[in-house]
Amino acid sequence: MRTRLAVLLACVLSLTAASAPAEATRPAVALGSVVPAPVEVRPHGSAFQLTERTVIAAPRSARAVAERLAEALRPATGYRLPVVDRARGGTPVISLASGREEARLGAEGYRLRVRRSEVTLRANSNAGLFAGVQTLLQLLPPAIDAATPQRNRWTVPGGEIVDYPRFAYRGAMLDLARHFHTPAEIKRYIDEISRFKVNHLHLHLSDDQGWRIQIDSWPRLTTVGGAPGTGVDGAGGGYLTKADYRELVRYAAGRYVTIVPEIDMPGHVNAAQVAYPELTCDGVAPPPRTDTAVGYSSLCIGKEVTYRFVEDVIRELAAMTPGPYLHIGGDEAHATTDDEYLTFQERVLPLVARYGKIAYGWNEIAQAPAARRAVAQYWGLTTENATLAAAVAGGTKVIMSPANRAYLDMKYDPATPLGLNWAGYIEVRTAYDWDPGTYLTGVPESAVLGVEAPLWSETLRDLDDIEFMAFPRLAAIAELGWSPARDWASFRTRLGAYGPRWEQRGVGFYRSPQIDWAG
Ligand code: TNX
Repeated sequence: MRTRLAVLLACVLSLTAASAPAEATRPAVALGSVVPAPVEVRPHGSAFQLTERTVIAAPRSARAVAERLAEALRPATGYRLPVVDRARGGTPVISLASGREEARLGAEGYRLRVRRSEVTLRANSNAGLFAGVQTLLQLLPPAIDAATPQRNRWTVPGGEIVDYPRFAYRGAMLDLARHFHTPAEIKRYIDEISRFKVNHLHLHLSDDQGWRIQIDSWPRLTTVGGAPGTGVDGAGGGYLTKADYRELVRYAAGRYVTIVPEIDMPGHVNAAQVAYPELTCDGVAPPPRTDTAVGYSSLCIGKEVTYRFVEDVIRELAAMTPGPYLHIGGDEAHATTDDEYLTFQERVLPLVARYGKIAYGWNEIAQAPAARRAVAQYWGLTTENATLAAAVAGGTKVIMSPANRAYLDMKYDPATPLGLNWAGYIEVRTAYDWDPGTYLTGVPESAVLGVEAPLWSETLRDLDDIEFMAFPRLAAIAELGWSPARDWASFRTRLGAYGPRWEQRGVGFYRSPQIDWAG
C-alpha cells in the first residue's frame, strides 16, 4: 500500500514538473557529475532541452558515432532523432565535429559545449566523439537509460567540459577459461565498460580447465579443450569460433574498445595437453582438471613441437586481431624452472613481434631480456618489484593491475557471496585510493601505459555474477586511468549519483555501504 502511494505521488510530482515552465531549465544533473571525472568543467549559461524536435548533425566521417547517440537516446525518450549533415538555422541541435581541434585533446579527448540552443561536441577523432557522447549521456537525467519511454524533461546542464585521458590504456579483463562467457554476455560487458571510457578488453582465452578460442591448425584445442563440462567443477564449457571472435572485435571497435587476446603459457596449459598429449614432456595426456589449483602444468620447454604449437597459435591469433597487443600470459609457471622459463620467453616474446604484435604478459615476463620491447602487467601485492623496475629501466612498459587494488574477483568484504580473497578484500575505496603513476618504486609514470581491472571467473558463472563483482569497482579503476586527479569525496558523490543509471539498465551492481546511493 505504502509503495503504491509512493508511486502515485512520484507520478503526480513528475507530471507537475513536466508541465511547470519554471522547472523547464533546471537540470537534474550538475555539469561535472560524470564518472570518470572530466579534466575541466565550467558550468555557465542556460541548459539545453532535448525534445522531439532536436536533430543530431554530424559530418559523414562521424556518422556512426552520431547514430549510436541517436540509438542511445531512443528507448527512454521515444524520439527518433534524425542524423543530418547540417542542421537548418533555428533547429535545436546536437552537433558533432571531428577534425583538427586543439592538440591537448589528443586522440581520445573532446570539448563539449552546452548552450540553450545547441550542444556541440568537438574532437580530433571519432574515439574522442564517442568519449564525449558517454559524458553527454551522463549529463541527462538517469531515466535516459530506461528501456521504455519515460515522461521526463531531458535537460542537459549548460557550460563547457574539456576532457582527455591521463593514460592511453584503460582496460578490463574477462576470464573465459574458468567459466565460459557467451558472445552475448561479452557484448553486454563491452557496453558497460565503454560507458566509463575503458578502451581495451583483454580476454583470457585459455587455462588449465578449458581452451576457448578456435585454432584451425590444432582443432582438438576446442573440440576437446572447450567441450561441455570444461568449466570449474564441471560446469558449462564452450569456446569462441573465429567468426564469434571477429564479431566481438567488430562490436568492440564500434564502442572504441580494442580486444586483447591472451593465451596463457608456458603454465596454465592443462586443457591444451589433454587435447594434445605431445605437448607434455612424457607424451602422456594428463587428466582433465576442473578444480581451481594453479601452477602445476607446463609446456615442455625442450621439445620443438612446443614452439610449432606456440607459433601456430600466435600466427592465427594475430591474424584475427587488428589491435596492437597479444598477451602470452607467463604467470605462475611454478612447474617450469627459472632457466626453462627464460629459454621459453627468449623464443616466444620475439615471435609475437614477428607476427606484427606487441608482446604483453604478466609481470613475470620481466625476467627475460626479450621483455624490453614488451608490456608487463603488474599483478603483485607490493609496491616494490626489483625485476620489473630493472626491466623498465631497459624499456619495458607497464600496465598496472595490483591484485589487492584492481582485481575485480576479490571479495568486497568477508560477507561477499562470490569471489576469492587471496589478495585481500577490496571495497570501493581500496580500489580507488592508489595512484598508478607512482605506485611502484622505479616505475615512473612515463613507463606506465595505463591500468587494467582483471575479472577472473573461478566463482563467476553468469552475467549477474560478473556485474556484481565488476560494478562499482570497475568505475573506480576507469577513473584512475582517465582522470588527472584523485578525489575520493568527489568520486563517492558522483558514484552514488550514478547508481540509478545501473538500475535503469538492469545492471546488478554491489551496493557498497561506503557510498550514499541515490534513488
Ligand atoms: C592468480 S593473477 C592468477 C589466476 C587466478 C587468479 C585468481 C594471475 C596472473 N594469475 O590464475 O585466476 O589469481 O584471482
